[in-house]
Amino acid sequence: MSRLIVVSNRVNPPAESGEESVGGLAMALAAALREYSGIWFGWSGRTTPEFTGRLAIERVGGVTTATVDLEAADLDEYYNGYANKTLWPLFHYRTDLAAFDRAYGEGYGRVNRRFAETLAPLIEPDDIIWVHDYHLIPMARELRRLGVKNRIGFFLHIPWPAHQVIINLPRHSGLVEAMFDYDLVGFQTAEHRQAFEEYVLNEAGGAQTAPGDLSAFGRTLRVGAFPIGIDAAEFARLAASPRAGRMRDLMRACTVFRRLIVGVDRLDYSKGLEERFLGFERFLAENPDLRRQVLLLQIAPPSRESVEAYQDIRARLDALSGRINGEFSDLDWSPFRYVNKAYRRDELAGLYGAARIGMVTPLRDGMNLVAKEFVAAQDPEDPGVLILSRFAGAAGQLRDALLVNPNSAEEVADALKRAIFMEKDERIRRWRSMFESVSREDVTAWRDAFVRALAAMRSERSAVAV
Ligand code: ADQ
Repeated sequence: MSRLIVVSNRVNPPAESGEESVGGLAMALAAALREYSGIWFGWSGRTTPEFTGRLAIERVGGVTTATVDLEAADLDEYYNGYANKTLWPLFHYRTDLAAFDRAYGEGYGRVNRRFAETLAPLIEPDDIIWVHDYHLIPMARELRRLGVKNRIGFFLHIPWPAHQVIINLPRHSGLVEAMFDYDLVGFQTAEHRQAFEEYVLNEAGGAQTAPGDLSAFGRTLRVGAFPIGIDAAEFARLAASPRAGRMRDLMRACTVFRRLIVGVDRLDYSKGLEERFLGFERFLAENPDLRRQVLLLQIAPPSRESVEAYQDIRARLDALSGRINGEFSDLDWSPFRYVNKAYRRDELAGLYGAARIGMVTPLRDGMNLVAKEFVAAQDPEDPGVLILSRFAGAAGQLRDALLVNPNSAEEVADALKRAIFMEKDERIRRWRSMFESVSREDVTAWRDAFVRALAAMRSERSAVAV
């Protein structure tokens, strides 16, 4: 059987099974690596004054990891620069925040080259290689340059934007051309896949040679939609744990006679927090009789704090949350709690379970796993209501959520009111259909679908090599 090599910017296998702070994605990839006796390769998270290319190989929780340090300029130009100041905002339709700087592009190319040079000696002829996310789009090109002929797949966790958006990127054609060095490219949704196809057909003069096969730049590539899921069974187990139970009790005790509305997001401008707060403010203004019946608890741990746009959004959210509480609080009560802290996964499961309403309203999101976690943690006898942005990839599967345009404070306020008054029968009906999808299309189904599709391919390149 082929070995699997997973490549991602950060490498985070669970130290031991059952660790409650590791995400479902890390768990699923670690499980696949154990099954295929593979290697997880990426950045160590450390910087050194100069790049050494020295590999640190470790065994963590039954998984072999191979990590390499980067130098400080790499971190600035590749990670904070091209990945998080150029591609992230642009791919989330924030052209206003996207920074275009030649040095970022050079740093991005350099780090991908360094990663490829460090990884290449570890690759054996039959290995299959699975590269993750926007940090590493040119990895296959760099590996091919070094003569690697293995099957290489790529999965994009964030949206692929519409044609008119992607063409804002200087040298966009080079980036797309580099994707044709993969054998298989996976997107979260059919919409993202179609946007990519449209670029290839209309901008790159490519053609569709068979369903799912695109040819351009003298090469052929298979593309597909592989919507990522959560480990639903594991999440249900977490929701039934003693810690989750304590969290549910705690939250119920602080919301007696009130309905808990919960939001859990990384503090990121793509998550629509400002718009959510404004929607909630409008709800409070329009419904004086319901004010005392709700508490919005928003959990948002800071992320990417060295990037200016993240400092700005944090300051705006601080001001807005203060304004809402200042305007609507009373001596004995306030409608809004805003917490900048991360919580363990079992605690989050308890929190979701205590909530009557989950608000997941990103402006754009590749998928959004919080929406699925919220569904997985509900009590089947008395489930809460999910309010979900129609611009999250998850909206393609969770059709029974209350779908909203997150930019419309009016729609968000109306959805809150509807969720508050929703009868139990309707809540159960909607939840059942969502739970069925979350359980069936889970993280293992996602991983297996991608790995099988890649393993079944005979790379054009390996065919040449034989
Ligand atoms: P993210 O943008 O990070 O992921 P998301 O899918 O919501 O977004 O995943 C966030 C994860 O972090 C969830 O598992 C959530 O539980 C956890 N988390 C969030 N806030 C937390 C808190 N306060 N404490 C602890 N944990 C917290 C990117 C893409 C998404 C895509 C995923 C996976 O942007 O669209 O769904 O990758 O492909």
